[in-house]
Amino acid sequence: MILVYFRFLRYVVTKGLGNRQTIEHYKNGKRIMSKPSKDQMLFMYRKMVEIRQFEEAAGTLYQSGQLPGFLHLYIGEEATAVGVCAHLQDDDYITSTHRGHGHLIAKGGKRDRMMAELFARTTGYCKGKGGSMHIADKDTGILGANGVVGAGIPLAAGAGLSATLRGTKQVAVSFFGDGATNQGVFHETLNLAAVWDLPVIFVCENNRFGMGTPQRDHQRVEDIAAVRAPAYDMPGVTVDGNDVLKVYAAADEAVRRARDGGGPTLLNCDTYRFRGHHIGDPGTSYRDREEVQEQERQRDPIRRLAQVLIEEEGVSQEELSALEEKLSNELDEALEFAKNSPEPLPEDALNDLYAGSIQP
Ligand SMILES: Cc1ncc(C[n+]2csc(CCOP(=O)(O)OP(=O)(O)O)c2C)c(N)n1
Ligand SMILES: [Mg+2]
Repeated sequence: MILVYFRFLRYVVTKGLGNRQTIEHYKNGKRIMSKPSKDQMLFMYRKMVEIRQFEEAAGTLYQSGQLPGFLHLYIGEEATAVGVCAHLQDDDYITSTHRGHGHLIAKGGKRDRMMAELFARTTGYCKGKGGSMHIADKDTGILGANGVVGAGIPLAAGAGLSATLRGTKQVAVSFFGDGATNQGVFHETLNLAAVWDLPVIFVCENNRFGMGTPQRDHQRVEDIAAVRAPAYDMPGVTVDGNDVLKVYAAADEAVRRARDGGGPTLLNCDTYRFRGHHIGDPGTSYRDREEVQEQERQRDPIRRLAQVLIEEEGVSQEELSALEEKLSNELDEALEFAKNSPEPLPEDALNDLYAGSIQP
C-alpha cells in the first residue's frame, strides 16, 4: 500500500510537471523567478571570482612553463558550476570533466590543494599524481575530474543509485559538455537513471563547441534538453548558463525533485568558453575573434551578477572590489603553499594507484 502511494506521489511529482519545463524568469522586465537572498548572491559572486582568479593564474603559470600536464580553462562558464553547486550539501556528489576546476571550487574544493595538485606536489588532492584532469576528493563529494569525455556521466548515476539503496537524501550532479552528449554512455545513463528514478541532475554545459567543432557540425540537435530529455521521459530545462541566477533557479527545482524522490533532470546550460579549448589553442581559428569579444562583453557571468548586486541589492562597487582583493590575496597564499610543498618521491610512484596500496 505504502509502495503504491509512493509510486503515485512520484508519478504526480514527475509527470505532473510534463517533460519539458520552461521557467519564466522575467515578466515586463521584472524578475519573477525564485530569487536567492543577497547573502546567497554574494556567496555565488565570491565563488565565481575564486574560479576566475584560479583559472587566470593557472593559465599564466602554464604559459610560463611552471605547470606540467594539460590545462583546459573554464573562464566564461563559471555561472553553471556555481549556480548548480549552490544547492548541494557537503555529502552530495559531483562528477566533472577535463574542464573541471570550476566544478571543484564550486563544490568546496580548496584552491591551495588544487594548485598544489597542478604543481604535482604531495599536498595536492591526489598527492601530485593526478594533475588538472584527475582531481578527486571524496570528503567533498568530488568523484573526479575526468580526461575521458562522457566518463563522469555513469559515475553520477552510480552515486545516485548508491544513495537510493542506502536510503539517504543525497543527490549526484554530473557536469559534461555538448560534445559528450554524443557519447553512447550519455544515452545509456539517462535511460537507466529515468527507469530507476535516480536522484541525479545531468548538467550539460553547452559552450557551443567540442574542441574546434561547432555544435551544428557535431549534432543536429540545437536545444539538447528539449530534444534529448523527452527521449528518456525526464524533465529537461534549457537556461542561459551565463546568468547565474537563472541557473540557480533551474537547479533549485531539479535538486529538490531529485532529493524528494522525483528522479533525474537534464539541465542544459547555454554558455561559452572565452578561451581556447586548451591552453595551447588560441581559440580563434574556428570562430571569429569578434564573436568571442562580443560574448565577453555581453555575457560575462561575473559582470552580470555584479550588475544585479549593485542595481538591485544595494551593494557598492567598492565592496565587490574589496572582496576580489581579499580573494586574490588568498590565491597568492595558495600559490605559495603549492610552490613550497614537496614533490612526490619516486618510491611512492606505485602507491595510491588503487583503493588499497599495492607493493611491487
Ligand atoms: C572518449 C574521448 N574522446 C575524445 C576525446 C578528446 N577530447 C577531449 S575534449 C574533447 C571535446 C569535448 O567537448 P565537450 O564535451 O563539448 O566539452 P568542452 O571541451 O567543450 O568543455 C574531445 C573530443 C577524449 N578526451 N575522450
Ligand atoms: Mg563543448
